[in-house]
Amino acid sequence: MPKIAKVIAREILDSRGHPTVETSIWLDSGHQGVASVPSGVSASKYEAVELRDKDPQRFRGLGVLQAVNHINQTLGPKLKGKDPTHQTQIDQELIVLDGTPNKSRFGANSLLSISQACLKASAQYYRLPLYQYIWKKYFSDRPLTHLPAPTFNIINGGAHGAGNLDFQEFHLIPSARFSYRQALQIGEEVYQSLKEALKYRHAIHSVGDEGGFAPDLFTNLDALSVILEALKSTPYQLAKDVFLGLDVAADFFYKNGHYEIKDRAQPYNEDELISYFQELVSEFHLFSLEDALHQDAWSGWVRLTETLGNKCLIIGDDLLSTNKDRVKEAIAKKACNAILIKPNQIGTISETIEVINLCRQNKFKIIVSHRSGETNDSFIADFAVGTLADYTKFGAPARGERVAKYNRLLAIATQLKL
Ligand code: 2PG
Ligand code: MG
Repeated sequence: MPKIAKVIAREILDSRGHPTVETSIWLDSGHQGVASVPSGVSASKYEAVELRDKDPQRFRGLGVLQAVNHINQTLGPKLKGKDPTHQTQIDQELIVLDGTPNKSRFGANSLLSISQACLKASAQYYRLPLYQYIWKKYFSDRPLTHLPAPTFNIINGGAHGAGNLDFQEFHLIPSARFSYRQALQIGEEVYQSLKEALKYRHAIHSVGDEGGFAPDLFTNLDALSVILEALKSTPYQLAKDVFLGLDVAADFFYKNGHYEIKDRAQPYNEDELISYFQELVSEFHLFSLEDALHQDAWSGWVRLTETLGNKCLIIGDDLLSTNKDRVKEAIAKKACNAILIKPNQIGTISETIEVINLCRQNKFKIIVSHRSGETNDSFIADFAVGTLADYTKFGAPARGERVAKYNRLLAIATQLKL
């Protein structure tokens, strides 16, 4: 059995130019795994803690040298000699060493970079592509015969865009009847045609954190209308070939018990916002609604799922935070019917797998997601395929760190002849 010989971490930059952690693990067999961790800006308060130095002299306080030092001086040496293929044991050891409920001692960023690098080094040891290793290790009771369907974030608002939209993400979702390759082509063609439509309106067409356009518009509804306009100059038809979705990220505009968005001068109360979503779902054939209410609005989520859950995916992201306890609560309350999976919300691979299993047993749709701050590490693409996710959320079909994931899926599609 292989043993961990050396663990070295360093501070690198992510797609926003903020520091993040990258860890390399070498095995005594000569194999290696390198992994970097992403970072969210619209992070939920229920996520595991991302350790930042808070030293104003470096990177405006966002440095991660403490996390890097924890790996190089404490966690790495403790793991020396351990078998990296025993992922659950490795992760458990990390959790115990950290010893806090939210991983605030060493940071989920240091823990996850080790956990991920172990998985990669193990795949190398077994000479398997990473997605195959994940599938064989955890999910081989079901066949690996399809790739997750992509959801493209083509307009960025909220905390991700420099424009004035309140909703964070406007998604284009090609019908699942298309192959991945076709879906990627559709996503890209609509993206280009959206650029033209925005130019025509003299709306800003620079891009936001996830590569989607970040325009100034009058309302959030206008953004959906511009996408419909863009579709007209493509061969694709709404509700037949493509669907739309939203990551509302409602915590961003939930203030003083109300939701303040530019679609109406008067702030919305919960019932009014749910009614507004009902209108949007029927007018724009919305296929998915993520974080449509704030992260503590349990009773509202239950009502939303009762009202719209048979028409579209009600996705819990901030609400669930890839956290087993929150998922259990959502299952018991029937508060949503789909989950956004982000490994860095919980901090280790094994815990993420546990959440996926729990969700699948309870018939939740699984969407495996990037974060708004990414690197060129395409780990999450292999992870989505290996865990047999239903959908991926990797941003726009543009910008290096997003395209790294889409191109990795292309390579996997070729290998699997899909
Ligand atoms: C989200 C994510 C990813 P962030 O809210 O779904 O798109 O954003 O990584 O900023 O939390
Ligand atoms: Mg979200």
